[in-house]
Amino acid sequence: MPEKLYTPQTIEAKWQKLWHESGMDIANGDAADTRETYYCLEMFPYPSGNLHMGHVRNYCLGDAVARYKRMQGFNVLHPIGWDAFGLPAENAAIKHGKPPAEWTYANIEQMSVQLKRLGLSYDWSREIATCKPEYYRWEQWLFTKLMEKGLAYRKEAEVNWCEPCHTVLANEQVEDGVCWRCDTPVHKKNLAQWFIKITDYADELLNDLDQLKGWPDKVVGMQRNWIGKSSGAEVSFQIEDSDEVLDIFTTRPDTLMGVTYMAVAAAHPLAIKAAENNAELAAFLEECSMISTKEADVATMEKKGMPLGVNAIHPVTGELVPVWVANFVLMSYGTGAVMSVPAHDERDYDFAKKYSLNIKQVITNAAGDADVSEAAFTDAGVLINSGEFDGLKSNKAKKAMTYWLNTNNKGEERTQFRLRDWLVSRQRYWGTPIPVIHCDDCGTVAVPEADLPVVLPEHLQPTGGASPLADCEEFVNTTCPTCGKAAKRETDTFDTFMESSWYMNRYTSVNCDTAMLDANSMAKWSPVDQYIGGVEHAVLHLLYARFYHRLMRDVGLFDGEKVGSEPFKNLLTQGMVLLDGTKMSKSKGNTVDPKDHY
Ligand code: HQ5
Ligand code: ZN
Repeated sequence: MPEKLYTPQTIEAKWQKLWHESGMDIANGDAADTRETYYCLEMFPYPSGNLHMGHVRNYCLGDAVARYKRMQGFNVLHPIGWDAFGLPAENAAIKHGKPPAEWTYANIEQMSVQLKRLGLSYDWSREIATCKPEYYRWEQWLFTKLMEKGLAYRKEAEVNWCEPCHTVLANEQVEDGVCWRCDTPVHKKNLAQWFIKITDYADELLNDLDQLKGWPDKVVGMQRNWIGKSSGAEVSFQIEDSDEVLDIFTTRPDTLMGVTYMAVAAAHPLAIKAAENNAELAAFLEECSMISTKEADVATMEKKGMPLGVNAIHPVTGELVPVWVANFVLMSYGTGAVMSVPAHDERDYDFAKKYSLNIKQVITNAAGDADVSEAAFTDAGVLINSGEFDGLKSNKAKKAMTYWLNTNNKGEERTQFRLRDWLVSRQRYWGTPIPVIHCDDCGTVAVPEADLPVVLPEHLQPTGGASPLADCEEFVNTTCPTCGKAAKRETDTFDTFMESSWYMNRYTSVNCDTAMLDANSMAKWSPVDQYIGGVEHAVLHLLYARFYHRLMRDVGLFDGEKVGSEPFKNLLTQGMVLLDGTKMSKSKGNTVDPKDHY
């Protein structure tokens, strides 16, 4: 047997001590240090219990980059922290019967020890835990600024509701349409929710993707699709014998003459009205309210519908087309209504065949022999059966049709985004309290800066039902900042993607307790030169972080000219570490601990 050359127990301990004493891991924030800076960051972990090989892979990549850059003479920032709020802590708290704070802080302890044993060269003096008031107070502060600017607003939106548990469920708490706790079917219910207007930044977030030369093309493409800009026309269909107008958006105004029916969402006012004296229809709407509205599910589920017994008037021909309710039309998307052109759209085709609705071909190919007797013809082509528009190619026809609609006051050119405003409120306990007070007289009032942070009580015990925060009187009862009368605090908390959207900027300014960021520190370190993390965050986290960076720029926290508008210059996305084909994670119970392999 050859002698074992690498004995981590002795070698690691020796060198880790020396590294620590030399202070080589500490980033120098002084202006006097004129070395070129390098900011290396890995996606910070959820403190879920144990560090496992999924983390190890991610963090070793970052460590190699950070050490390499130090050796090249850069002043390197390589920080670490904890994405500490969220549902897993609540679930663990229910299971173990102790508050999520206790579980979270114990895990942070444990995982810090593990990270240190691996010898990863982090600047521990900049450690962040997002569940601490000194961190989330600034998130609350920014939110009140966004309220002032009209970029944060409250609106009714659909949630998953379990009646027996009397609680809102996160999507991951709904399993096959039933509640994870009590197995009762979950209903859709409208509830007032908080949103941030990411749609105001949709164009900028889309256009600036071109700047991201250091990002994988695949991730850039995924963001582009997610934002989903499409151009087309908005068209108004008058409802027969009524003042009501059905506005729809279409990317194919060239197919307008092929509309044979309209389809609206189950939650559309026209459908609800039609169901008032139609029990069968009402039952169908109820059925629709119980199904998932996730786009992926909607795409694959069985398409179903019912006629409303109402007609729309075709804006060009004046012909009557029946209005249907269909389970695949979502109220949250566009106007909650679509025009249906079965000859040239697959989904409309299947639906028309199923319910024996008319199919009218209005586009053909160059040879003039495209056939729709077996399937929809979805390509662009040449117009037929379209009156004065016959003979135009699709591209020209789109313009001509839009022009006609515009001059006849029946529609106009429009762009639409797939991107929706960011729903940031969660009806959960273990999160950042939304800094708002509800007053009977003054309405919804932002907590003034001087009264921040709104501190989350850490001793509460979730039971799996309604949030214990809502029952915590010393938290809920307060006074109105405007009129001084008794008032109630908002008990919803933020989506945890809020905390992870700006932690990379906070690392530059961890000791700043007078502002969210220190502008000079931001200018020194930001943007992150190399960001490393799992590809599962290609869309939401990375898009929200790009958005948040711009929000911070636009409230004047840093100089956009100096820092730039993008938080991450280069991105490396690793695949996730799997075990037997499943993501390695605490919640899946398949983690491999690095210490077992010493
Ligand atoms: C991996 C695995 C498991 C994890 N706190 C968030 C998070 O994902 C990150 C925020 C910036 C939103 C990788 C994962 C991520 C890092 C931390 N990982 N294989 N936390 N089986 O603890 O590669 O992709 O789940 O980059 O470890 O993961 S985390
Ligand atoms: Zn008041």
